[in-house]
Amino acid sequence: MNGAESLICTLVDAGVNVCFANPGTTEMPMVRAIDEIAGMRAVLCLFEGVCTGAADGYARMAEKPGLTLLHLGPGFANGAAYLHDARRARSPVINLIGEHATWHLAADAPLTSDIESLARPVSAWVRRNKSAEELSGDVAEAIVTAWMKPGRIATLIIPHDCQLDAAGKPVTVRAIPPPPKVGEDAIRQAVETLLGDEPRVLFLGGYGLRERGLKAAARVAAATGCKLMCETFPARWERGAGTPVVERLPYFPEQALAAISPYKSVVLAGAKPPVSFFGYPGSPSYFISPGQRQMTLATPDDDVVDALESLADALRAPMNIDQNATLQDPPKPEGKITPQTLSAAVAALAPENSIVMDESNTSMGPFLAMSQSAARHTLLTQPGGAIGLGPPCATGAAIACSDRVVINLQADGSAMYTLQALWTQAREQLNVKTIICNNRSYRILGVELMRAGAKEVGKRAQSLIGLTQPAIDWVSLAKGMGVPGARVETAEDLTRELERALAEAGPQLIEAIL
Ligand SMILES: Cc1ncc(C[n+]2csc(CCOP(=O)(O)OP(=O)(O)O)c2C)c(N)n1
Repeated sequence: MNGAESLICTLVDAGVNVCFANPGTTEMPMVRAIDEIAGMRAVLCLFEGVCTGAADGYARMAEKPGLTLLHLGPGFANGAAYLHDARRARSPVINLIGEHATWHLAADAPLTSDIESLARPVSAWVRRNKSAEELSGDVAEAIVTAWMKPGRIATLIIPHDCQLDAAGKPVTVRAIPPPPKVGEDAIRQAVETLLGDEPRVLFLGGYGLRERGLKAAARVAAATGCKLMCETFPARWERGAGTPVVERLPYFPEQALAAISPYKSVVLAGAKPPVSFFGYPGSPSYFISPGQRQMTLATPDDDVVDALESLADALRAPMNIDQNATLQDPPKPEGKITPQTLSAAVAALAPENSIVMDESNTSMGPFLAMSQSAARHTLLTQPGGAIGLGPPCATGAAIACSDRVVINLQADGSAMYTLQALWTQAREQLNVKTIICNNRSYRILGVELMRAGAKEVGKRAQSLIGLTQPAIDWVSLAKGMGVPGARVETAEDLTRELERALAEAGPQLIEAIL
């Protein structure tokens, strides 16, 4: 066995068996190993940002590491933005980066670069492999590091000669250690805080918004009368009829402060203290003010599910809370395509058990409220702010859950960063339905310009915000990538096309003109 083979065997044996790849010459031994060893699904992505964003979406849904195979420093750098998003989502991701042969580095060949310096800001763990014998041990450590809940990014740099040299046996990965449990003190304090008379809120994040965490949170809310609120951009949130009503903290600071300031006490469960996305003059960084009581039940790195269940037990809360039990779909919309009608169409038609990847930015504000009691679904959002995550993340989620439909609510400007994901969706025949919210602009930037005090948008500023001249033709782009598409300009047409797209297998794109 050579180093590359021992590496791939170790990954496959550990259950890490999907690789989002864009390889080059320095990765050829790993490509050969993937070819020769059964059990690794290789998914070609035509831009490294698609590899890394897909690994994130896959990891969120599969609850195991997403794996990427990237080419030297430049290949990795192309994928870094969505590793940034994956880091914010706390997704388990393992990056394998091929490097020049150890003896060739001194020659400073064209693709030579300082890969560690590129990798460190987005990785919790970076290692340069030293020899073929150590390769399976190195990747085993990467697997454990990435996989420990909630998840982190592990990057392994592998010289070409180390991939080729003779290696030992693959390593059996030891059991993944569970995240730390919170102490009894934290549970006791949370009981005291939440049983108070003044308005109080349980602020959820991370695994607190997945099935078990929400069940326990609903028990806590029933026993204490506290409000449930969550972070603005959750990595994964189980929603719809049968899940408890959780209010999402709004994005803009004035609205976020208005939402959270009425609560005298805030108990954090799997979330950091919420902060403003940007620093606006005169507006605070932190949304919880010094006058409010803030207490951490569980940090995002703690075992938040266990903490919530222990809290519910300590409160002697009943086991099953029948919350938000009645399915309520909004009526199918009519008229113009607006954020309201777009949201209503998706909330009404998204089938039971669908996965909704939301990077609609300014186009679907009402969706969360409208889908609160719609058919059960999983919502994925973009926690890191590096736009363009939507199409790759939807791609990875569809690979993780081949029995579920993925609906990608996708702003047009963001989609242009990673439209190559459509090609992977077509090649792999993934069940992703993309709705391009085409407002032909970077609309949020226009909003921010006004918020910054501009009286009007001048010609040069408009040229940096408008996506016209030429207008982007999404149906043609999709067709070129092998994805059937349709353009719609009314809510009735949108509803009809979405029904049709959902009834057909494979990827589909609907370009909705706002
Ligand atoms: C990687 C990256 N580049 C640039 C930005 C800055 N940025 C934030 S929002 C935005 C435009 C978003 O436009 P679109 O996706 O069309 O959504 P809309 O605002 O129109 O709803 C840009 C360029 C960013 N957040 N991330």
